[in-house]
Amino acid sequence: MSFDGKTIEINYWFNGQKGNFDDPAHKWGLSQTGWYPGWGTKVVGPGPEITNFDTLSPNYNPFSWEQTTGIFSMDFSGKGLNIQFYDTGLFKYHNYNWNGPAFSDVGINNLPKIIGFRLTTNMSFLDASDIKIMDNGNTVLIDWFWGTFDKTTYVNLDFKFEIDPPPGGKYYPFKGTKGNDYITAGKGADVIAGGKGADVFVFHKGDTGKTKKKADLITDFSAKQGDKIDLHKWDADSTTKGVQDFDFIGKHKFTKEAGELRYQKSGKETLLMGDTNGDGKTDFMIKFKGHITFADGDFIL
Ligand SMILES: [Ca+2]
Ligand SMILES: [Ca+2]
Ligand SMILES: [Ca+2]
Ligand SMILES: [Ca+2]
Repeated sequence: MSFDGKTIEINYWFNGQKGNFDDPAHKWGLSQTGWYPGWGTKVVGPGPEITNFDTLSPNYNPFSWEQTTGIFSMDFSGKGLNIQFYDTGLFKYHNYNWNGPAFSDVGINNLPKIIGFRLTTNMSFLDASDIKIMDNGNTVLIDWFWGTFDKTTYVNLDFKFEIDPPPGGKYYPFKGTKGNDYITAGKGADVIAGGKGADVFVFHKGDTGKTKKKADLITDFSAKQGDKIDLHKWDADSTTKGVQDFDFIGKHKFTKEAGELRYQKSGKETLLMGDTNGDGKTDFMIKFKGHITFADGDFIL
């Protein structure tokens, strides 16, 4: 999915210490009319779009959001959205739940629904749980509360849209970078590769099916690299109120206890399976290329 020619709305929830927002050179080409500072619309295209943006003047802090001296650029080059920061900033928390930029579709579904994403960042305190897809897939929030910025900070988001073409019946494959990626591919039978680095593959309820045909496939899981399967948001026991953790039982068979997670080899693949209602049957499955021997440490449960 490319952003090319699409209109999205950008809300960067932070104020700054230098620069002047009213300076046309620093407006990102965004119209401010009718919006509070920080909102605007932008028709995005390939290549670097927004660079050297000086944030708000020191005294202009109407909403008491984040403060930073950060200057950043945004690059909508093709399918990814890259946010690069420069400068070290004063970073202040003002008691808001969300502290970071938000990206919204503008108008009536110019962008298809976002149902998954890949996050690559070297920012401390930012992981997949800090990315929220809101408004039925039309808004993405990033919470980098407690994070710190410097010249090398990067946050890269690559979205999966509902209509991503399924080559070979699959959604557009998620490929991680050589760094540490958080990948949540959302619904549909996905093919996911983390690439090098310690990658976290995050699954929410319903993200992968219960048959081999409908299950997500991870093609390069590597415990050696520190890759992990994150199921902690998936309720392991549908028979008990609240969200319970899975119990990894290795290659043992299900014992009709809700929340059991087991694996087995199947052909050239390894299947990871969970029983969430305690009937001893598989309720969801994740496939892995090759034969993998899983251990407790491979999971975030
Ligand atoms: Ca999926
Ligand atoms: Ca990676
Ligand atoms: Ca990896
Ligand atoms: Ca439950």
